[in-house]
Amino acid sequence: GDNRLQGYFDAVIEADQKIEPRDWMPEEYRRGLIRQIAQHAHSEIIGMQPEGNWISRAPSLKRKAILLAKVQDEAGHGLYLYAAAETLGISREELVGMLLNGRQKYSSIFNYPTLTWADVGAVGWLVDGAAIVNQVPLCRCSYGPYARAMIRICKEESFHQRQGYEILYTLAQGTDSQKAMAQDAINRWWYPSLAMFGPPDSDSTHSERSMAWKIKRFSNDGLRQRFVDMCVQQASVLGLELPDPELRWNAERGHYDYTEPDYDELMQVIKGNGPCNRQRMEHRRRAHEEGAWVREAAAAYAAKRAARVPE
Ligand code: FAQ
Repeated sequence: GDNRLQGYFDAVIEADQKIEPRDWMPEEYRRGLIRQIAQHAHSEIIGMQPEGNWISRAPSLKRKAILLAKVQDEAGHGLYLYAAAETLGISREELVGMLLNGRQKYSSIFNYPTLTWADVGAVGWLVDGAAIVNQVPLCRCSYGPYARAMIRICKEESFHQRQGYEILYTLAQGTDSQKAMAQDAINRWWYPSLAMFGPPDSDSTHSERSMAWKIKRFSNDGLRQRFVDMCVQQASVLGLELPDPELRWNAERGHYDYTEPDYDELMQVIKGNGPCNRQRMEHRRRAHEEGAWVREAAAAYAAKRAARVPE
């Protein structure tokens, strides 16, 4: 009965082994994973827009080729993650429907505009950097298909982070105005990047559950701190500043003290009131509608093949 199944599930989690699609799992575990993986997939797809904005205006052919490859990787991550979510018994069509009708979310970070070329650098360095810090522990997530998807995705994310860092490094070695442009981008992306890790632990509704089930391995604040500690050193190599006057080493804690992001702003952005929420959703809706003929043609072709009498 359910007790025995629950006991088996608990033992697998306890032993740090993987739950696989055909295994019994508590309904809440399944629903929680669908929520998180879908939100992650939607983030990758919506996340193509801020950088896609600069493909046609990249400063050189080489930069353009690199950016194109990065944005394509994000599409790949999205599809990969939708496939992982589908192993939990939900269809991609339903998932996309829930993004479009607003029942599922995507990361707050993609509701901020990319105003200059330096923003492409800051997104790569800070946003992909935050994504890596958040996602490396997900490679050890208790749900097999999600954990395995994360391994490949993290490898690509580290290339993305390096390309962003290199854009900023180049600008930082350039003219005064290029250096100022890089600094301005960091000033605007720093706090939204800190907010990517979610609300503080005291307000995080899912953390306790998700950590007990080993979906999440570290709390929101734990990962945020790790990200801050990592960025300080990297900023000093760039010769640029992180825009936080309170940032300083705390020898007692063995970490940098820092100013928290504005969590009221995070909640507003999550609710749909960020600077670009409307634009991002309109664009996605239009792309979905304009792609309807591709889906119909693919379905018609599959039906035709299925009906064909074997020779
Ligand atoms: N934005 O109880 P918690 C990328 C929601 S990286 C929007 O703490 P949880 C790569 C949360 O859903 C970005 N909503 O939640 C890339 C919940 O609401 P709900 C994607 C947020 O799940 C780079 C409520 O607040 N990465 O795409 C945010 O335990 C460049 C309470 O929060 C992932 O999704 C937020 N920032 O922890 C692509 C990683 N924070 O669902 C293109 C996987 C919280 O009850 C270009 N996800 N909420 O209505 C996770 O690790 C977790 O879901 C967290 C949130 C850490 C994001």
